[in-house]
Amino acid sequence: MTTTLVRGCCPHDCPDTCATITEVRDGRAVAFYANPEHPITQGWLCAKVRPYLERVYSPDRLLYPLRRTGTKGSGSWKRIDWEEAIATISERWKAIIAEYGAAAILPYSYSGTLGLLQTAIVDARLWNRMGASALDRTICCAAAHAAVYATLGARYSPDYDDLLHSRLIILWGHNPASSGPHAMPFIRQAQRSGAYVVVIDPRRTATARSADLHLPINPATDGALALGMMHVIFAEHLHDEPWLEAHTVGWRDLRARAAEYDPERVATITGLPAQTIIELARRYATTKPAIIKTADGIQRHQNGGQTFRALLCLPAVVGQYGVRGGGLAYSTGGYAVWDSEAIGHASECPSPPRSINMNRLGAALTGEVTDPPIMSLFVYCANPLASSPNAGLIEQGLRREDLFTVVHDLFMTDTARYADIVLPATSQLEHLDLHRAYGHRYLTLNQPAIAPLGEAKSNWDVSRLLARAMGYTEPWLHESAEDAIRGVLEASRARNPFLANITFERLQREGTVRLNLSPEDEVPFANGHFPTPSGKVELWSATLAAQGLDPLPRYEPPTEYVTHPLEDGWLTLISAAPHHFVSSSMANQPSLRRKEGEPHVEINPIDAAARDIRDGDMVVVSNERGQCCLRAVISTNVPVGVVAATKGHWASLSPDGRNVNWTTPDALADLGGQSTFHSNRVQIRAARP
Ligand SMILES: Nc1nc2c(c(=O)[nH]1)N[C@H]1C(S)=C(S)[C@@H](COP(=O)(O)OP(=O)(O)OC[C@H]3O[C@@H](n4cnc5c(=O)[nH]c(N)nc54)[C@H](O)[C@@H]3O)O[C@H]1N2
Ligand SMILES: Nc1nc2c(c(=O)[nH]1)N[C@H]1C(S)=C(S)[C@@H](COP(=O)(O)OP(=O)(O)OC[C@H]3O[C@@H](n4cnc5c(=O)[nH]c(N)nc54)[C@H](O)[C@@H]3O)O[C@H]1N2
Ligand code: SF4
Ligand SMILES: [Mo]
Repeated sequence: MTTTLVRGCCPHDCPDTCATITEVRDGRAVAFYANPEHPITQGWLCAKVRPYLERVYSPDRLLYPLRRTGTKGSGSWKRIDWEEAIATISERWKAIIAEYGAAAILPYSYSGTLGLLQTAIVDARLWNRMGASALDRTICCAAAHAAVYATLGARYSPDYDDLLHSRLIILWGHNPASSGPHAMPFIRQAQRSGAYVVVIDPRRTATARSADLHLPINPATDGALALGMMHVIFAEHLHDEPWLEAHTVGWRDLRARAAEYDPERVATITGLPAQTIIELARRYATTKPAIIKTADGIQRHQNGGQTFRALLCLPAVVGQYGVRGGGLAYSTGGYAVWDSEAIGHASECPSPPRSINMNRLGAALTGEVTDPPIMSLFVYCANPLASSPNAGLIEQGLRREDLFTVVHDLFMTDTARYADIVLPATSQLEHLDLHRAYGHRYLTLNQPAIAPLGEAKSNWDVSRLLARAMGYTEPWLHESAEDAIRGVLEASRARNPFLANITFERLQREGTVRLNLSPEDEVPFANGHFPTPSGKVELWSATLAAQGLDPLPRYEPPTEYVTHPLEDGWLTLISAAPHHFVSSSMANQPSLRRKEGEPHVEINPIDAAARDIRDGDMVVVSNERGQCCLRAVISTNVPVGVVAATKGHWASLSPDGRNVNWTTPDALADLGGQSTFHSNRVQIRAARP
C-alpha cells in the first residue's frame, strides 16, 4: 500500500504557525508530524498538537448535522441531512430579515483556525452580502493593535532567530514556553551565549523559571513600571537623544510625563523594590541590543492600551528600533496584509448596519442591543460559552427561546449544546487553506490530506451552501476554495511588495515560503521610517489625541481593583493560556486533559491560610458576575493577592458546569474595545460544608 505525504500547517491561534506533514495510507491519516524543513518549526510540534490524529479521529467528532429536539441545552438531538439543515437556517433567516432586517443576525467567530479562507474570507463575504451585524473582533489583541498603529504605524516584528543577536531579552507579560514554544530554543541559545533574560509576570511561569531574573509585578501595573524605567533613564541621561530627535514626536512631553513616575512611587504601585526598578532601567539603557518581547497578557486589562503604549515607547527612548536584536517583538501580522476588498467585496455590499463588540456577547443577547435585537446567532470557529467573558450572561442569552442559534464546529462544545442546529466542521486535515503567521514571516499552504469525515463540511463550503439558499448569486460567494485563495493572493500581491513572487503554484511546490523581505526589511524599521502620520514614532500620539484619549502613556488602575480592594479579601484572578490546550480548542481531548490536570486555581500559602483553604480543597471562586468551582493548588508560583487559573477548560467538563469565565469581566479596556479578562477580582472559599 502506498503512503502519501501531504504538507500542511497548524491552524491554531499560536504565533508559531508550524508546518506539518500528514502521512496518508488508503485514505486514512496514519502519522502527523512537523515538517523538518520549516526554519521556525524546526522539526517538532508542541505537546498539544503532536497527538493531533486523536483530535481528527476522535470518537466525539460531530459527523452529521443535528436538530435540537428538547429544551435548549438539554442535549437531545435528531440527526438531519444537510439539505434540511441549510433549508431550516435559510428559511428562518429570511423570516428574520423580513421582520427585523439582516442586522438581527449576528455571526460570531474568532480563532478556531487562522486560515485565510476558512477564517478571513468566511468572516467577511456572506455577512457583508447579507448586511448582517458586524462583529468587533476584540477579544484577544485589539488594545495592542490600536497602540501599535498609533505609535509605530505597523505591526512589524523580527523572526525568533533575531533574538540570537540580543544581549538583553525582556519577556514582558508573555509565557512563550506555553504560548509560542518555538521561541524558546532561540531564547535558550541567546542566553547560553551571554544574553540576560528578564521575565516580568505576576506568576512564576515555566518561562520565568528559566530566566535570569523574574520580576513578579502586581497585575495591571506594567504601564507604571515602564514609565518608571523611563523616569530613571531620562534622569540619568541614559536616553538616546539624537535618535529621539530624529525619529520621534513628543519625546520631551514623554519625559515630562515620566518625571511623575519616580522609583518610589512606582515601587508602591508595582510591588517591586525601587532599587530593582532603577537597576532594570539602567540595564535596559546600557545593554544593547535589547529587545522587549511581549504578547497579549498585559493588554487584557482595563488599562491594557495605555500599558502597551508605555512599552512601545521604551525602545525609542534608548534608540533600539531598527536595530538587529533590539526593539519590540509583538506581532508580525503587518507584513502579509491581505487585500481587504478581495477578501470581503465590501464595496459591492450594503455597509454593515452596526458593529457589536464580541466581549459584550452576553449583554448583547440579553437587552443591551435592541432595534433590532439579535434574533439569530451563527457561531463558528469559536466557543464563546467557554472562552468569552461573563459567560453566565452568555448562557442566559443562549437560553432565549426566541433566539435562533446555529453552531458549526468539530465537537459538541459548551456553546453547541445550546444550539438549535449543529453543523459538523472539517478539521485542518480535511480542507484547503493558506496561513500567514503572527510570530514569524513565512506563509504556509495547508493541503487537504484526507476526505472530510462523515458529512463534515468546511466553513467555506457551508458559506457557499448558505449563500445559494439565500439566493445570493455573486460569483465570489460560490467560487472554489482554491480560486478564492488564489484571488485574494493575487489581488494582495499586486499591492503588497512583501508578497512579490509568491504564487499559489509556488506555495504548492514549496509548502512554506518566506515573505519577500529585502535586506532593508529584515530588521523592522531599519530604514528609519515609521508608517504613522508623521513618519516617526509617535510617543505623543496625534491619533489618540484626536479620539479624545490621553496622547501620552499613563498608568491608571483598573476600576475593579479600586472597587474590590485586596484589604477586603478580594484577590486578582489571572486566567492565562493553558499549556495543553489552545483556548478551549483541544480541551476535550482526553490525553491532553489528563496532562493539564483538572481545572484548578493556584493560591499563595498566605492567602490560603487566611481562608482556611488546604491544598487539594475544592474552592468556590466568585464575584458579582458569577462563580465556578476549582481545585485549590497552594503554591508560591503566585504572589500574595494573586490567584491563577487557566482559560480553556470546558464548562461542561468542569466540576460544577462552569469555568473561570463565569467570573471574568465584560468591561472594555481603554483602547480598541479590548477584553479585560485579568482585571478580575474574586473571593475564594473552601467548598467544605
Ligand atoms: N498552549 C497555548 N498556547 C497559546 C494559547 C493557549 O491557550 N494555549 N493561546 C493563544 C492565544 S489565543 C494567545 S492570544 C496567545 C497569548 O500569549 P501570551 O500573552 O504569552 O499568553 P497568556 O498566557 O495569555 O499571557 C501571558 C502572561 O501574562 C501574564 N499576565 C497577566 N496579567 C499580567 C500583568 O498585568 N502584567 C504582566 N507583566 N503579566 C501579566 C500571565 O500571568 C501570563 O503568564 O497565546 C496563544 N498560544
Ligand atoms: N479567562 C480567559 N478567557 C479567555 C482568554 C483569557 O486570557 N482568559 N483569552 C481569550 C483569547 S486571547 C482568545 S483568542 C479567545 C479564543 O476564543 P475562541 O475563538 O472562542 O477559541 P476556542 O475556545 O478555542 O474555540 C474555537 C472553536 O473553533 C472550533 N474550530 C476549529 N477549527 C474550526 C473550523 O475549521 N471550522 C469551525 N466551524 N470551527 C472550528 C474548535 O473546535 C473550537 O471549538 O479566548 C479568550 N478567552
Ligand atoms: S499550536 Fe503552535 S506550537 Fe503547537 S503545532 Fe500549532 S503552531 Fe506549532
Ligand atoms: Mo488570543
